[in-house]
Amino acid sequence: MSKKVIWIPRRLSDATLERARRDYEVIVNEADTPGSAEDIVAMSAKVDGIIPCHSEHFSADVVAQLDPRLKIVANHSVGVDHCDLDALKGAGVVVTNTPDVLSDATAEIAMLLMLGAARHAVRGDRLVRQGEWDSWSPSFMVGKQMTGARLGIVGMGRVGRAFAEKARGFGMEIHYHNRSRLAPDVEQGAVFHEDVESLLEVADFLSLHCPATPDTVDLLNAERIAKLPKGAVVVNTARGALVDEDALLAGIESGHIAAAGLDCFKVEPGGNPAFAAHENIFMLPHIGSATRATRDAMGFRALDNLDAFFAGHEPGDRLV
Ligand code: 8YV
Repeated sequence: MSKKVIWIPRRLSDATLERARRDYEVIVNEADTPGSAEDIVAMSAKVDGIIPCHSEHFSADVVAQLDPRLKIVANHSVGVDHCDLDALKGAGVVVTNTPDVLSDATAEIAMLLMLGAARHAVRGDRLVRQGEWDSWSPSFMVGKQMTGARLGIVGMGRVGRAFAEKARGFGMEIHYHNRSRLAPDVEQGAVFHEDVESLLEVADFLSLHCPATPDTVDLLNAERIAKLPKGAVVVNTARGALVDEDALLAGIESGHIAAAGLDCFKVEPGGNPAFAAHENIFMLPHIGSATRATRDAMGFRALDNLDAFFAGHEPGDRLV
């Protein structure tokens, strides 16, 4: 039987590409540039499946132009806000994602951002690196302590829970908001807040872990930022869409928000240039899941989904 043809628009891990090439006829974009709408439409006539990252956008307009040859979009990401799921479902294209395997890596980056933001990592690094560390006093670079502080988590899915577990190890008191309350054995003493507002009121630290959907765009807006305790630290490793960046900037500039740690921005790649003037905003370029082990696991998970689909089975991570 001839091999199915798949398109891999970004350069995935070596182990992923090796396995993909063993089992499929693979077209890889070695240039590793984001697949444009035109690329996606053109490739849909040449391949049976695609393994996109969050950089390839399957908008309703793109989906309307897809060739019926394309049967499955096996995402190399847990987030699928780059895919119009209703349109893909309507077009009869199966969509999968890669949950679980990136939860710890992303939670680790959230810890890094939380620590770095709370303890002035950007300024401290600059002072030492640039030879500007010329004094010391007891009030020098005093930050916010995590031990004993209240951490508010919006979205207690897999990443939110992995983050809560790590934060517990730091002695934080965990509070959360989620669509539904978790079972007591999963909750492990974390305090459930039925609405975001009540969570915000207690969150010395706030971390976002929910998907970007039309309902969560600008979830953290000016009104909600005002509800956070003065001096709160905000962390976002989920999606830039969740934060009203002008409102966050205003919160930082007024001092109401002590610091922020951001791995996601409204505009990616690139970020928000207005944030750069503030050393209490610790920023990373969307690298939450970027560890070797996790990249391999994500690639393998996407391939597992493709394998199942082409073998006539239900892919484990099918969304539509
Ligand atoms: C990646 C992500 O950046 O999984 C997600 O939703 O945002 C990240 O893990 C990415 O899409 C890797 O392909």
